[in-house]
Amino acid sequence: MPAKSPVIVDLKFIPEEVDAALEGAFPGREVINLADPVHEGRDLSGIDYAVVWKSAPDLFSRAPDLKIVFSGGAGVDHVLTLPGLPDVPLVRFVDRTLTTRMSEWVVMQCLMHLRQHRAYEALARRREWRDLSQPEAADVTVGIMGMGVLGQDAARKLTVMGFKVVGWSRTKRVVEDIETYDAAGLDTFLDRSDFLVGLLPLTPETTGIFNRGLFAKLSRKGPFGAPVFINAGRGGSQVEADILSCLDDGTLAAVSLDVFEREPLSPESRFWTMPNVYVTPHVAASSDVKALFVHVEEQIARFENGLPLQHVVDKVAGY
Ligand code: NDP
Ligand code: OXD
Repeated sequence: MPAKSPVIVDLKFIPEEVDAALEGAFPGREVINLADPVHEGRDLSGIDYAVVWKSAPDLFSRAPDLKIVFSGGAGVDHVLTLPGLPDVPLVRFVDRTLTTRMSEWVVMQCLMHLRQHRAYEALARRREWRDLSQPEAADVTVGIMGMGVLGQDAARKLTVMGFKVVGWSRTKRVVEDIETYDAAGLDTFLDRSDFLVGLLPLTPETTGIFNRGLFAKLSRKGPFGAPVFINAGRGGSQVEADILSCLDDGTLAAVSLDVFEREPLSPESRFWTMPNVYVTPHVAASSDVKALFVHVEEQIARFENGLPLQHVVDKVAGY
């Protein structure tokens, strides 16, 4: 029986988490963890598989014989932009752990805005006992741009909390109890959205999509008048200068941002200190590394047993 191909692991994650997850992972195979200096300059030719997150640009020239590339996360923009991406399947990470984390983040942000968390924090700092008028979730329509794996789960969980939810995607998605729109229905969708949630992949079509023109079309009929923008898709989809000016002139009431045009966000950014802005450092749904390796093992087993791979990216569409 031929020896099993090694697996290259090249993940810019928390190193201790990768090391812990590697214990017992990929039984019977050598694992080449590129974070380990022992592999510096090693010849990676003849290796079939690589699991990557934000690899160096020379990865594919060092590993020219890959048969499958696995993204360490749900998004693949970091792989599609690497030079020399081979013409082999690119498999992204789809898993309950990641989906659940994202929905937790989205529901949390919607609730923090609904329940005026920042305003109560400010009151508490002043030791001021005062109630603010209290809209309920049913008074708010949350519009989700990107009704894929993550958007659909967030939609269902927001619905459980009582929010009205509408969804928008390139092609119309049928999701029980949720009104959905396709690309042509964008303006109607925006006009209905009091809170807007971005869960889009970064592609040429979605680059800069969250801009002043789009924000101006959002509903102003919600309980806070101006709309709220919440983005955990990719920072390249948002025009940050527009977000700032829309917050300044009241086109937007508040925002929650997990992703940024440039990461890490500069310490100089105004976003850090604005009272109506929540910032998290691209952690809305970090990959559970153990679950990632289980998913990669499953897909390798399918491949080696002649079964079709799952979660294969459409490289032309870019997601
Ligand atoms: P999916 O591929 O399952 O869904 C993508 C959705 O976006 C689909 O509904 C798709 O439409 C829609 N879409 C893509 N391009 C367009 C377009 N041009 N116009 C309208 N709709 C479009 O991806 P996931 O739900 O798994 O993940 C979404 C993104 O979330 C990832 O690509 C990644 O960037 C981001 N992410 C961020 C994380 C974080 O921690 N901040 C963690 C994980 C992911 P259609 O249904 O028609 O195909
Ligand atoms: C992902 C991410 O794409 O964490 O999974 O951003």
